[in-house]
Amino acid sequence: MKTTAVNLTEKEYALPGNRTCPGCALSLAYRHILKALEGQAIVTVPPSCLTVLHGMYPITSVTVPCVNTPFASAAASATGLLAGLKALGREGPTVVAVAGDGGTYDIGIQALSAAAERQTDFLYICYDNEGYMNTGNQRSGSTPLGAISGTTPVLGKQQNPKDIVAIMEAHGIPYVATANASYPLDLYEKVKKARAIRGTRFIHVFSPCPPGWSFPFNNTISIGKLAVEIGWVILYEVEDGVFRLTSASESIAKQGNLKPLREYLGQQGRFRNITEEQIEALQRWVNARWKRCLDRAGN
Ligand SMILES: Cc1ncc(C[n+]2csc(CCOP(=O)(O)OP(=O)(O)O)c2C)c(N)n1
Ligand code: SF4
Repeated sequence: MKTTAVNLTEKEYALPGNRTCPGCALSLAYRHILKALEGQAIVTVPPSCLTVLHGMYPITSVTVPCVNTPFASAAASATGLLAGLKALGREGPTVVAVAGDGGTYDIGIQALSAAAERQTDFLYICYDNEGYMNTGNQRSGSTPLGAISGTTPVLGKQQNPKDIVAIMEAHGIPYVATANASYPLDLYEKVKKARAIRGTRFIHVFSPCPPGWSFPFNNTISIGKLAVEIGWVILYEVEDGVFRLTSASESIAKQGNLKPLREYLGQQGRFRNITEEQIEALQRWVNARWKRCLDRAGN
């Protein structure tokens, strides 16, 4: 049965009253991730806004066991947790590493790549707020071209983000998917599916950040939706090599047109200094990725 807002479990594993900012997409996404895991998970988390959400020992806002691991080690720590469970003869909880884009695209990529190459039986979720937000917004390997950050303060970032999902797919793992906090049911279904698959599974979750991107906190959901409508975020999954567009991206592919990028950029203060040249470069980048996905989906 398809999950809808009506039949989605009311049980909460990420409780209200955590310390994330108002309008934080991560807290919405994480709530649905834990619902899909039915709380049957051991989570390992490197330093990030998610550590803030979890809270400081002995107080926490989540009901699942969690390991706080050093920044580069989320996937290595997951490997250790699996070995520990095996030694104890315990099966059941899904081992899940959840890290930001800094902890995934940049500092954690070595451990992640090694774990995927070993086909370690765990789920890795990268929530992507396109910067090192917990420490005040430094640029990461995911920050978009032209975005102002603490380390690209005037001209904005000069490079495009790397395609972490393609990098993970190239490891030949059984499941990769993209998701978006503004489409929580699509995210929920993907986590549920990934939970049942054995081997390394990777899900990328687009997570708008009001203070880091400079937009009003009540616009989080609409910014996330707009990101899909312009093709900045493409919702898809690749299961055993089979590519499938999902949710709003599947509908847009059928209708055949993306909105122009400009509307999205204009709603975020981080793009206040972007140049015409950069907008054109970004639009070309978006168009090329969208075309690749349409080709793969057979549209
Ligand atoms: C080795 C190391 N370097 C730097 C830090 C400081 N630090 C803590 S959280 C953080 C930012 C994490 O960014 P990201 O992974 O993108 O997650 P987000 O904060 O955006 O949720 C940094 C740099 C650290 N804890 N350890
Ligand atoms: S800085 Fe951004 S990602 Fe971090 S808690 Fe605040 S809104 Fe969420």
